[in-house]
Amino acid sequence: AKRIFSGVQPTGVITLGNYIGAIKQFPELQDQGDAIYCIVDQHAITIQQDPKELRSNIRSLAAMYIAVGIDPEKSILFIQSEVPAHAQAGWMLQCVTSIGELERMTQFKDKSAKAAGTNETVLAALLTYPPLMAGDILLYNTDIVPVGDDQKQHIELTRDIAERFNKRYKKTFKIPDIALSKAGRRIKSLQDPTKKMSKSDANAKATIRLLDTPKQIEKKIKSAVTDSEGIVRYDKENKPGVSNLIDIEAALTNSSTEDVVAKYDGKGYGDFKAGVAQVVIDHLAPIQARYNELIDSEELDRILDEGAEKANAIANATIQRMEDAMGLGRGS
Ligand code: AQP
Repeated sequence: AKRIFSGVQPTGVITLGNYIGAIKQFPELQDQGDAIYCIVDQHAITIQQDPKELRSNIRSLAAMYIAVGIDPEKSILFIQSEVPAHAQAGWMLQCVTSIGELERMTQFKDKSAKAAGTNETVLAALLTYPPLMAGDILLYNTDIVPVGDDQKQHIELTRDIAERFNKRYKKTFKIPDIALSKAGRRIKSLQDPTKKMSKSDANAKATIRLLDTPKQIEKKIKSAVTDSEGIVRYDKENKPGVSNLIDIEAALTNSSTEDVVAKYDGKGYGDFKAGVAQVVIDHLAPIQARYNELIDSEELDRILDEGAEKANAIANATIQRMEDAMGLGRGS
């Protein structure tokens, strides 16, 4: 069976962007292979986090994974920091990565520019987290990494790092492939449809979060930035706001953008926005109900304990092979 690995950062309640771009595929993929899903809390601290909030975000994300359909009988679900092999692999892989490669990462350029703009310190880890991410993936002999297209560059770097390690030392890693969501879409900010929708966006109106109430969802979609043409038409270039809402409805209903456009033929933006909001609300209702059952349950802790145990076993075996290849320690 193919090994599938993906992770999400516990940096806030996940957005429709995270969901449509990545997480929605996770339950579908667990029937096609051995899936491992991770809450990458060590990535979250590349930006300063409030410790209490981080803890609560980790638990919330774990409950959310299960609420969207991850079945712990089929998949491994665990927290990155509960598997020390990730930090170990991250260090070793930094030692086969050049600074130039890291400086070329768009996410580094964007996030460091944002931090500089607000006079925040740019942490070294913001530059060096891609090798940590490479380790996350490579530790599990991963074949397929389902992520949003904003992560493409990081997966390409992971492949380069793995190939370099295999060549320089000894064939240790499988070279993973990226799996972009079938929809293949990048969901945009509701307030600035040229930017991606992002968990950490300071403007609450820009994102729909999976725990938003029906009222909040209605309001946010109603105030989404569109254009003055007044015709529901898919045109990413000239109508990014309207196209974004079409993408959202198409992804959630597994239909084509043409189908969505046809549904709103002859309708104005008021009806269109109300329709999209209803689709989002209906889609999220069962997810929120399951989330609420899980969030304070012991079941959730049991699932995470078991997940960490299974992940540690696989990851530690890879660390052993990496250390042997590099000549670290005394060997076994
Ligand atoms: N707008 C998006 N459209 C489609 N896919 C997206 N992803 C993120 N934003 C969009 C995908 O979600 C997965 C989880 O992302 P992450 O939490 O690991 O980090 P991120 O990509 O940095 O997501 P955010 O929401 O922008 O978080 P912050 O604000 O904390 O940086 C990934 O597979 C990603 O592709």
